[in-house]
Amino acid sequence: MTKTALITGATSGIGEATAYEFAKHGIKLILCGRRIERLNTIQKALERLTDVHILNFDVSDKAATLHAIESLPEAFKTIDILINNAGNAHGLDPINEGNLDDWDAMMDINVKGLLYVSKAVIPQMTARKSGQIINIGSSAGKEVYPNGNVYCASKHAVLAITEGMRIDLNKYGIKVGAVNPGMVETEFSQVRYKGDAAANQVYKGFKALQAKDVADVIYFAISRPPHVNLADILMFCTAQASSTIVNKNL
Ligand code: NDP
Ligand code: 8X3
Repeated sequence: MTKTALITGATSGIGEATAYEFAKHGIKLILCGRRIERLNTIQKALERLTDVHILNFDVSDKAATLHAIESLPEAFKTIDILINNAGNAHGLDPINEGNLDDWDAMMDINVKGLLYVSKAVIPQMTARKSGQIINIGSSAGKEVYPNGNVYCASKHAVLAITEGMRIDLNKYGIKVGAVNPGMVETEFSQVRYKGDAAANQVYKGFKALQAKDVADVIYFAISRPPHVNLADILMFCTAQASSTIVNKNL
């Protein structure tokens, strides 16, 4: 039977690439994001491959998130796969110089937003005793790097939440796992550096992961047989060994 996936942060980068990958395999899509014009464009592009519904909301707005998911039309109400991907880093400052608005944004979006979306989707999965949730963590959820402080904390939280979900939802037969990439060339650094030219230097001199590389792994994880759950995947480009070690001579 055709499965339905809800992908947050589907307007760019990893989420958008995952939408394309899933559409290629005929998975019905609920695509979420704040930038409505991008959602419209992606919907138009993918509708020749699969059924697509778009939801335009900010995951850090609790009421808007719960309302958007409650208001799904009948044909999209049953969500088999949840990809909690929406998120970003905001700023890259030492902790003593950190910006409170950046800290709020990272905790509100990366952590609380993921929880709000999950809260709206999980009850139907427990009722059906089936479903799969993939949270997009980060290598920053496994180690802390200079000036990464609060972003790293938000991604460590994503990994703790993933583990907690897997434990608590185990009795319902729901698969839960995390995909944790290192550096991926998306709009991520544009957001982190707030449009500053520094963003253009981040992926210079080596071949970073591309959004499609991560989407391939996400599709692999959701296409395993029913008895197989990929619990925790850490992936880097070949040039990257850890958050701070990148070989620019490859
Ligand atoms: P992008 O900036 O390209 O994509 C971020 C996505 O998140 C966009 O679709 C954006 O949509 C959405 N988003 C951001 N804030 C909100 C919000 N408040 N409400 C709803 N949607 C939101 O970056 P990536 O594709 O790289 O990032 C995707 C995920 O991957 C993030 O969780 C990030 O932390 C993680 N990651 C990224 C890495 C990288 O190096 N790029 C490495 C490891 C993990 P819109 O603006 O339309 O709302
Ligand atoms: C993003 C990984 O190291 O570019 O989650 O901040 S990093």
